[in-house]
Order: sequence, then structure tokens, then C-alpha cells
Amino acid sequence: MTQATQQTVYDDNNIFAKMLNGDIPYHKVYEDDKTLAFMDIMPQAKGHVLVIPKQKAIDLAGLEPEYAAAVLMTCKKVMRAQRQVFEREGIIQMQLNGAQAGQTVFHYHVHLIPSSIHELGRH
Ligand code: DGP
Repeated sequence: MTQATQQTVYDDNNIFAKMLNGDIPYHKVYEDDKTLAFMDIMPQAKGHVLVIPKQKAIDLAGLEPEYAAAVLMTCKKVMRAQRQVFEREGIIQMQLNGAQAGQTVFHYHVHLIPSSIHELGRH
């Protein structure tokens, strides 16, 4: 995969902003007033979910505390559901900051992947 260009200013046309605006379809898993969770279009394992804040933050550096807390609470709910649905205990929580780290969509997001680090081929 080619490396994305780092964004320093939030782009209102990024793909996750379009989802939040209702401009493109997605498979919703959970939503509340501060967060949205949906299925990843390029899953690294079955049941790969992304959790995003309803705040215009490029990465962790720009995430406001109340949204950081809300994202984490949504992650807990999604992870509980993944453990039940996929009957597996191992859920990877991953989050990339910056193009150099591999971030490709510049709206803060957390990956929740029912898998093990060994299955993903990272170790
Ligand atoms: P990252 O590399 O951490 O920036 O991950 C971006 C993720 O976003 C990647 O796993 C694929 C996912 N993604 C990209 N475009 C779309 C889309 O249009 N719909 C959905 N559901 N996921 C997308």
C-alpha cells in the first residue's frame, strides 16, 4: 500500500466525515451523541470494526477529552459484542497517528479487530 500524505488541517471531505454527514453508506454497528461505530470496508479479520468520534480530529493529538472518553466507552461496548458474536476472547485495539504510522484516513479512528497479533502476521 502506498503511504498517504500527512494532513495538518482537518479535511471536511475525508471519507469518515462524509459518513458522519450521511453522504456515503456504511454498515453501522453502534451510534450515540459523540461516537459512531461501523464495519471496516477492508477488514483485517472477520468482524473488524472502526470507532470514530463525532469531533473533527485528525488524530489523537487533536481529540478532546470528552470525545476520547466517549470513544473508549464505545470501544468497550463493541468489544463486548465482538466477544459474544465471534466467541473469541482476543480483540486487538489499534489506532494509528500520522501517515508515517500508516494512517490513511485523517479522521481519528480506533480499529477493533477480533484476532490475535500472531494471526495478523505482526509478530
Ligand atoms: P488507517 O490505516 O488506520 O487510517 O485505517 C483506515 C481504515 O479505514 C482502513 O482499515 C479501511 C477503512 N476504510 C477506508 N475507506 C472506507 C470506507 O469507505 N468505508 C469503510 N467502512 N471503511 C473504510
